[in-house]
Amino acid sequence: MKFPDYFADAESSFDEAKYIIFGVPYDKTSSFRLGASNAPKEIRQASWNFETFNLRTGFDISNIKFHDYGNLDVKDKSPEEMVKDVNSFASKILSKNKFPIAIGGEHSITPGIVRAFTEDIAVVSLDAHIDFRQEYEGSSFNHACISRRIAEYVGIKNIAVVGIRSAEKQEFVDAKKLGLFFIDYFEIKKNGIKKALDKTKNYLKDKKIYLTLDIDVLDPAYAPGTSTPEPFGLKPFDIIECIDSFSKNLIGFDVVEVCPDYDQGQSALLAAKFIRYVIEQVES
Ligand SMILES: [Mn+2]
Repeated sequence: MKFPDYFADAESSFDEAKYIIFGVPYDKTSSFRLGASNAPKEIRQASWNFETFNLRTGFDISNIKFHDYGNLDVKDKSPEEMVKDVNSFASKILSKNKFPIAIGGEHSITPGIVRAFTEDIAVVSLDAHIDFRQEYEGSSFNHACISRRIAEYVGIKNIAVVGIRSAEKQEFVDAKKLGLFFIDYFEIKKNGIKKALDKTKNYLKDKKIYLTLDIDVLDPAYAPGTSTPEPFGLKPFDIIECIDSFSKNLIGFDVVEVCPDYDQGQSALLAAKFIRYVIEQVES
């Protein structure tokens, strides 16, 4: 079945909406599987599966004003040009005091959004990978470098990477040397997600938080449709607890690295659900 090509229940105009969804169908720097550029379309289709009422939050999403702008036209651009375009669109959203929600595309889209914030913010990145390379395959905007690019903008003290279980030796050494805050999956497995989230909150204090969700932070059993799957990961409900934990301070959100060709729609369904849940939780 084919549903409308916008995110379900996003019935408000740009001007009246508080939350602006936009797709960034970009996968030019992907290092393993291509196809994250199909994610915005598939995640929008998946979004039509869900009821408007959320029995956990008691909120009906049809009462919330949010808008789906459609996709940015970046598919064939260089990473640098793409980041520039994402940045200028995100700036437009923020200048109108709205809440950006981006659907990737790969993780290389996130620095463009983060750089659009003019106030002091912190970033929480849920990711299987530390993504702290200085440069990868000739580009500093490759998806393997995004924690580092974000850290350069917000300051190394204002980023937390949670859920990692993969790093190249050099980037791991750099991350430790420069003082990057991260929590690896093995610690989460040992102490539970609640402790990890409390520790992250303690570290970031009461700062405004931009949350970037690389779907590969989940175990590939739950989200197999992703560009660089990494075994041993979080469960879907861990993400809900994370959103709950930061919802009062959230100022923006993205979900990236869904690669719909590699599963039966599970990853797109989760991504759509997380987007809806963020809107409901921030609103409530
Ligand atoms: Mn990743």
